[in-house]
Amino acid sequence: MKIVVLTGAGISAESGVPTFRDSDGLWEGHNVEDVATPEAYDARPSFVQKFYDERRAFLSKVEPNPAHVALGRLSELLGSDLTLVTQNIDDLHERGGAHDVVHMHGELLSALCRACTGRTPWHKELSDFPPCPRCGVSELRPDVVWFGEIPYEMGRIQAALMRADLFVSVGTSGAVYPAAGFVQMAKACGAKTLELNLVPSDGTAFFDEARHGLAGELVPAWVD
Ligand code: BJW
Repeated sequence: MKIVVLTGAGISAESGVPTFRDSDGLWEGHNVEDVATPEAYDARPSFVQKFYDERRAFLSKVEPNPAHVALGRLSELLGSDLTLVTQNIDDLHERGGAHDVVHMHGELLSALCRACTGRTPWHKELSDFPPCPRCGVSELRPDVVWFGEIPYEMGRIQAALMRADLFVSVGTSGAVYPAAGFVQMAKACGAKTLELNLVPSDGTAFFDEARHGLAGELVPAWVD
């Protein structure tokens, strides 16, 4: 059986990582839509960099929770029959044991060159705006996908959705496209669809089945 699992911020909530759109999801009073855009970065690079610096520093203080660990077990069991796509930029899936995670919105621990688009691991020692070690032309920015930018690995994700027997969405509000449209694409291609989320997502009506509660309980129960 081929399975695609899509995860969002809700899967990391029980690890202590704030979500974007729940009541505590603001950062210094700003919505993510005000910070996570190329325009915001161009206008106030230090301000946007601080948002990511704080999240990078926080990463070392959080641990994978039972939902990440359960998906790690599933990854081990299914190998390439599981495509695990996350919108999250943390590394909790990897630390929970999952292999070959598709980070469609990028990764906190990576940096992107605006000139040559080369990706470089982010080291603590890097200054705020380090030059690209590959081309030296431009400074590195956070390697994340902001509004108006094209998410990573869309071809691979679309191919996996088209051949999936089951599509499972975990901990995402369904407010942001293209991820919010994956359920309809998978369904149109013949997959069964399941939502695991704290509350009904914006797209809950598109799923064949929805289970509502904590990811840390729902995901292990589904996997096992
Ligand atoms: C729990 C829980 C627990 C809590 N257990 N559950 C108008 C209409 C339609 C689309 C558009 C439009 N105008 C513009 C667009 C496109 C735009 C978009 O969707 N905008 C919307 C605001 C409408 N999208 C884009 O621009 C994207 N690019 C694009 O479309 O390019 C065109 C293209 C696509 C494909 C092919 C070719 C061309 C890019 C989107 C980039 C999003 N970037 C961010 C920031 C990433 C970096 C960072 O992390 O800082 O990604 S924004 C932010 O939202 C982040 C997240 O990944 C993303 C989704 O959030 P998520 O994960 O769903 O979190 P929340 O907080 O919303 O929800 C958490 C859920 O968990 C809640 O439901 C809780 O209840 C639940 N929960 N605790 C289980 N314990």
